[in-house]
Amino acid sequence: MIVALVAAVLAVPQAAWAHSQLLSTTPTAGATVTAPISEVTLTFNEPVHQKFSVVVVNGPGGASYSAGHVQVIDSVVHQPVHPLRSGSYTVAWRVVSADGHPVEGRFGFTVALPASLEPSAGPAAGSPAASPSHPAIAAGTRTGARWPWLLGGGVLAIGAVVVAGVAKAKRP
Ligand SMILES: [Cu+2]
Repeated sequence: MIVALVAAVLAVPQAAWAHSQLLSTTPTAGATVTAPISEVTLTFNEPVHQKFSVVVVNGPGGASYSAGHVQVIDSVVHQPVHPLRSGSYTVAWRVVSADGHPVEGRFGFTVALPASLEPSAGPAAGSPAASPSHPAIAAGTRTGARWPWLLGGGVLAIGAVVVAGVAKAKRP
């Protein structure tokens, strides 16, 4: 009976636990951008959590071009960026899925601006390139990992109640 109960508890939430999926980005992966942009966006198949979500945009010279924190509006993650100089960029992202698990990935794009639109300066020289090992990401991992433990605790608690009930019923 306990086995059946545990199986039922485990089976119910499973279907709703698929990770959020990245559907598209701006700029598109591999694209060449020829006009200034003010943000990088990632569109998911469902709303994701803003807390602990990080999008790192690294550009020429290894500098970070991310400006401030991500903003999640519905299913779209917006990462403002400093004016991008012509060159190659890498976007490393990690967001907390609707189900509480972190999902991550990276993609690249190229900026090729006409000289008249080239920003006079990038981020301050020597500004350290941020990396996905940002503390917020580690915290996000812990948040995601907590759910299975909560579920496990819940199952144990239910099991204990059932055992106590059976023991009581058997008492003469
Ligand atoms: Cu998940």
